[in-house]
Amino acid sequence: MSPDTSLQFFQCDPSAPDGQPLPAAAGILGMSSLQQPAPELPWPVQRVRTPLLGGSVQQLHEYWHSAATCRRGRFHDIRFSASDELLYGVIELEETHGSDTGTALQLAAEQAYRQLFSLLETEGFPHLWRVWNYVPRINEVEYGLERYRQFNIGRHEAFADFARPVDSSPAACALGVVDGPLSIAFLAARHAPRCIENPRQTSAFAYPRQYGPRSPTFTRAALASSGRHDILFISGTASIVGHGTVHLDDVVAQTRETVANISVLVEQAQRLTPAADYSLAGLDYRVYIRHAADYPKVRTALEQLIGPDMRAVYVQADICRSNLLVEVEAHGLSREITATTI
Ligand code: 3EB
Repeated sequence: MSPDTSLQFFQCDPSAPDGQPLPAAAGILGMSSLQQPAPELPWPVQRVRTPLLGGSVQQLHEYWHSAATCRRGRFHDIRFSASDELLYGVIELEETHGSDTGTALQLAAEQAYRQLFSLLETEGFPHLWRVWNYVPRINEVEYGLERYRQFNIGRHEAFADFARPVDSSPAACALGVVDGPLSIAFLAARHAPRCIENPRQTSAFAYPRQYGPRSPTFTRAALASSGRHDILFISGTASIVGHGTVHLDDVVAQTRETVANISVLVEQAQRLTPAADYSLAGLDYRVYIRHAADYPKVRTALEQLIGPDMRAVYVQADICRSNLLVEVEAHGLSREITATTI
């Protein structure tokens, strides 16, 4: 049988005493690392500058991998790695200068996304599946506008310039970190994923203006086929119903509402691909908690709803609305989908 070239993900730390061996380096597209400082490696690494809560050294790295051999390259400020089907890249930009047309963060966001879209055009991977955005001091107000909203203006501008329809945006997350550059990692492919919206929530690209002059550009979940599997990406999900935050100041109720939102997305993915076998308990989670002290409560609530053996990495980070206390993202591979299971 030919090797399975499906996109795979896993956590492992070869330096840990019980660490699993790394897969063949040639097949590693890239990784995100919570290790400070992030290690220098031959593939692109997104350094996520957030503290790990209650985790193990193994949880410091999340690898994206396929059995296919990857070619590695640079494009302006982007480091990337590509197989025949998939491209993973990381861009980190300092906020160097504002101008008449925008703040330094807005222009950095616009510049990062312009580079990203140019790379995808140049390399022929037009379809963005998943983007991870980390924005320093995301809730701070500068020049009268919250920094997350400045970021949204720049991102939106680049989407518009590259004629990217916002209603087929990637799955994404946008979190706040204390310092460092704007950091964006992305996974793109030759073929398009299916976008899934959440009927309990206004689509983010259609949020009303009260959340900022330009809407965020992400879809609630994306479903993509890869090799013998499908992969489901659940975007950063929070305690939002319609477009409003619910359960102010109640982190446990916010956690429950978040799971209700994720559950609707999983049901829809399952309806679109009945052979896939997606379930809440079968996904891999990353949980962002605003106040580290809330970690035990959030973890208990999630394990009650999803299962005591749920696989999750917990980190402290700011969430993009100052009234949100928790945000949860997830991804999962389907069961092997063969001609007989479709
Ligand atoms: C929300 O539902 C919460 O700006 O890319 C979640 C996922 C959120 C992605 C983004 C923002 C983003 O609006 C915040």
